[in-house]
Amino acid sequence: MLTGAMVAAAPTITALADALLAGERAALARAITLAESRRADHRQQARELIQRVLPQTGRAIRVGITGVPGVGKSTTIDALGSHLTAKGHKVAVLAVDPSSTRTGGSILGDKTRMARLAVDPNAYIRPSPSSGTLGGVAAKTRETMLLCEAAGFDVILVETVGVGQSETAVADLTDFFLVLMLPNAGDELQGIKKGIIELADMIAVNKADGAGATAARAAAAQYRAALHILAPTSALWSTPVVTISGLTGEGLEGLWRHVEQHHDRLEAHGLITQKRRQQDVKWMWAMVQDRLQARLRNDPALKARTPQIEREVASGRLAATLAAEEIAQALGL
Ligand SMILES: Nc1nc2c(ncn2[C@@H]2O[C@H](COP(=O)(O)OP(=O)(O)O)[C@@H](O)[C@H]2O)c(=O)[nH]1
Ligand SMILES: [Mg+2]
Repeated sequence: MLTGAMVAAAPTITALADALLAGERAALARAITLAESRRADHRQQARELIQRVLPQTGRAIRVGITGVPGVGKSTTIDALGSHLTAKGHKVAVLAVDPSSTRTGGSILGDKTRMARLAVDPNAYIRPSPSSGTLGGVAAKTRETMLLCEAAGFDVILVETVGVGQSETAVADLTDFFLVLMLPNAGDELQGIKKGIIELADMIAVNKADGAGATAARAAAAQYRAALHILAPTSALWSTPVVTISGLTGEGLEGLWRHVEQHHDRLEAHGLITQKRRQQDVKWMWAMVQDRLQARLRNDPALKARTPQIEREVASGRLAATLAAEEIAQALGL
């Protein structure tokens, strides 16, 4: 049955791949829908498609953008993205928002904050896939990113909310990780996470306009001092701290120069490719793990049995090793 489906699908996938590589938006939307689908045959088709267009991927600069809600991510992406399309780039905006599973909404749900990009023929905005685990959501976003690259997009901006694991996932998808901060650094500095400093390739203090400009500059100075103490030293790159205004667009040109400079420097040492290959290996295992877990959740016999196994382990009646062995055997491991 699977073989039959594959044979039947083959010409369609070839046509879809051609349309995608020609940059047709309808083809891109259809390809992404396949990749995000829960249906096994759709996902199989998406995998075939991605394998087919893989040589045409990887030419974009991939930038992750994070920051607390309200910091101005969407506003900044709208201004930065418009600036880049005006310079001739094709910009795809994606999101990783695991909370959208629970809330049904998405950080990109409200396109009003990206009013310019939403109608820009050289931009493509795709909200976060809204189902599954963080690993699943991020893996789908990664496939979407590759499809966008195949369709000719040369800048990929991936927005995520400033919460825990999703930032790490987005850093693992991208070449450059941008952290947006608010001007009121006093509070934030106290809570600044070592993890974020390690992930950040640049910190941009947003809302450096009007009455906020002075505070933003002061905050930037404090972040510079904090980075000096906390940041890992690298011969190739030291994390810049800039002030920007997503609202007025001020500082965005300079911000993008840093992104390009980072890309050029890493590229010159073959490090972009190396970084991406390491990410690919990590993704491979993440996806294997996700599928194992899906098996665990969906296998009817195991689903019926695991709560009991868990209770037996929790009450000390069953040894953890033995319980693990039983589950592994049921999975055919
Ligand atoms: N003054 C000022 N306000 C901004 C700036 N960027 C965003 N805002 C405002 O901050 C609020 C949150 O912006 P939004 O882009 O939705 O933040 P997000 O939640 O991080 O995506 C909105 O009211 C924006 O108009 C900026 O550079 N300057
Ligand atoms: Mg937003």
